[in-house]
Amino acid sequence: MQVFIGLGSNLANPQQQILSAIDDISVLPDTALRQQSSLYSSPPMGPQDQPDYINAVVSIDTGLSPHQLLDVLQQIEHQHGRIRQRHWGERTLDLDILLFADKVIEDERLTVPHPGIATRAFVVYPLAEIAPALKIPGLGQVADIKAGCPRDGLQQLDNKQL
Ligand code: ROI
Repeated sequence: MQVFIGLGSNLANPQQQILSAIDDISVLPDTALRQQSSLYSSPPMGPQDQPDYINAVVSIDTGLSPHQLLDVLQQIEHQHGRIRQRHWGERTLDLDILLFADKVIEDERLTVPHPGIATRAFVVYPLAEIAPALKIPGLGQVADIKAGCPRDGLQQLDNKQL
């Protein structure tokens, strides 16, 4: 199944957090990394007295179920020292399942498509970089969503400088 994952970090060397999380994702069981966006910097959504974020989106092909994938992504978050802080506050690593093939899931652990998928510039722009033609259940084509989504200070980083 084709799955899109959003990555975000604004603590403890965010660029390294994101790059090493992508490595961790690429070696998950029964899973292959397919595409990876550039890294982006974005001003915080939520409390403004926290550092800017580094964001990216990757796609994988996985045989894991949605909840198996959620479990292993949460393990990766914990390995990166994620601790529970204030609501919408700073974090070392956030991994969100944005889309899981064409599944629509709503239970106590998982909402897919991710509720922020069409409104958060730091998700929409990296997603549009790797999958402009993708259709999101109920929301339309990614390129069209991007056309109606303000950049909100999002900047694409020149990854050669990393
Ligand atoms: N803001 C930005 N810019 N990027 C994120 O990944 C992000 N993640 C979050 C909250 C705290 C909502 N704000 C964010 O979880």
